[in-house]
Amino acid sequence: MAEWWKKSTVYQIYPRSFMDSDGDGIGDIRGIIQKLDYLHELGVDILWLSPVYDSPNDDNGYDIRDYYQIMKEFGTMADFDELLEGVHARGMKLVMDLVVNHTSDEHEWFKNHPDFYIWRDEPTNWRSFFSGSTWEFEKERGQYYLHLFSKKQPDLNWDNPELREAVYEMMRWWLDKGVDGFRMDVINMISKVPVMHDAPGGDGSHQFMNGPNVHTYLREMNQQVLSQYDIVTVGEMPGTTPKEAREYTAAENRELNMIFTFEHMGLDQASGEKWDLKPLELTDLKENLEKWQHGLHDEGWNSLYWNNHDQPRIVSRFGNDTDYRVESAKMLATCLHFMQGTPYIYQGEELGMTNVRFDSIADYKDIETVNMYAEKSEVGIPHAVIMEKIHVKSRDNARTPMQWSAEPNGGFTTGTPWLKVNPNYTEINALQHKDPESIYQYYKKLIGFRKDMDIITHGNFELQYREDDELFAYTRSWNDELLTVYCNFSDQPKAAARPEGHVLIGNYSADAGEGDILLRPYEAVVYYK
Ligand code: ISL
Repeated sequence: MAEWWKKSTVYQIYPRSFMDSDGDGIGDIRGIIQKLDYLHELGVDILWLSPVYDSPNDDNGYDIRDYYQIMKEFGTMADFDELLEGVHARGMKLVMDLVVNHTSDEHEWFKNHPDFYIWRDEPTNWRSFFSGSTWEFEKERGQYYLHLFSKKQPDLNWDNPELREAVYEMMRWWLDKGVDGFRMDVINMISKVPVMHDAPGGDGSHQFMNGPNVHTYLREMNQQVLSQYDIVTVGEMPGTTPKEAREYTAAENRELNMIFTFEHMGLDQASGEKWDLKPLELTDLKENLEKWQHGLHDEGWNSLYWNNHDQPRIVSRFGNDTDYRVESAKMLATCLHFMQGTPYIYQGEELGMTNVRFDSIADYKDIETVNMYAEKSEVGIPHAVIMEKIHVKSRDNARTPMQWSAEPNGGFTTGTPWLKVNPNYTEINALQHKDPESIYQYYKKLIGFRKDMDIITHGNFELQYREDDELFAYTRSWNDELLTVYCNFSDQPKAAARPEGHVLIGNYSADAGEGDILLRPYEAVVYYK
């Protein structure tokens, strides 16, 4: 089947925070419908919706109670059908989030099909992603069930063929409705080792990430469901190496089209814990992205991302969100969008939205953040120290509502937003998107280049200036074409050899002349020959 997704750009919508049409403070499907022209104009090809299914929202929809219903706060199935139609009418595609490593404990399966879940008489020492143990005691049954995430997210037992069939049936139901693919939540965690045991530091990941049957199950899913439709699939896969990624994404293996890797998102942490902060070394980032560019070239396919609903805002993280916000947002976009793979833009990234700093833990809603705060304050870590971690890394940085305008609450809602709007909405908002110098318009150009230029899809990647800890430079080459990408990750001027060809795009006006070029703070420039 045609690999249309190799020239596509995906836009991720976190519905709860995108646009509220009815004033209840929660984004909804009709809100997305209102903004379809805004998305279409950006030029994105695929919209990915974070979960919109019925859920008690312990983890904002990643705890699904009913896969066949739309979450009440988000609207109705009729709204969803209208959205799908509106997306297709504009020539775009719609990808659903598929959360099948676990369900909500309020899913009827948990009561009526306990054998769809994982039970043990004794817990292991594993620690949940959201703090505490991964095991919860269920009194009636007298056993513990596994939950890698919150205790309201029991893990499904993929070794049970009936469960797998129930999942496939549900997937067919959505695909028959006309959706264009799935983003699969932690799909590399569905196969656990048959005998689970304690792990050093409570990190049981070797016993559930990329587990013994994961490829068997994905091939079965592909054969029974995915291969029957012209769709796109992306698997979210923490803890995965390029070698494993090749297995998941090589076309001949018939599993998934691409995966989300995590290594580049862990370079600013000092240990296995995401809250253990450490500044990014640019050389680490360069080396890592190079490894992935080479590792999947011709043998698989990459996703390219800086942001999603779990990550802090990239302009605050690897850029400069004070003096060079616009420049560094465009620079980061340039750095990513000339690589090989399918790029993902997370809502607000195209506006250069930033991290937020609320003083009170009461203003944070994310279960990961709230549980971490409780756990750390219990052992005596001071408020200010924990809040600093939250300001840098909390998932709520990504989840503050979209900033549409300078109206109250950024035009997101006429009510009280479920999570406070970043107070900088008066300066940073989508009203700017028509301005030819805006970050939005810059992204629009990048998306367009990918559609038109085969070199971006196929070219070889070569890192330049390997040792430089401020300049991220690389070339792409394809037949006799050459792209040279220079990105200055610092607020200092940076000299570099003038590349061949002419300037294709840059975030400053072109530096014409001879000899070396001098990159200005956070300058990005791309030459094409
Ligand atoms: O967000 C993380 C660290 O801050 C990750 O550990 C994250 O939990 C992991 O990447 C899995 O994420 C996915 O599954 C979770 C859900 O909370 C995330 O929002 C989702 O993207 C459980 O469904």
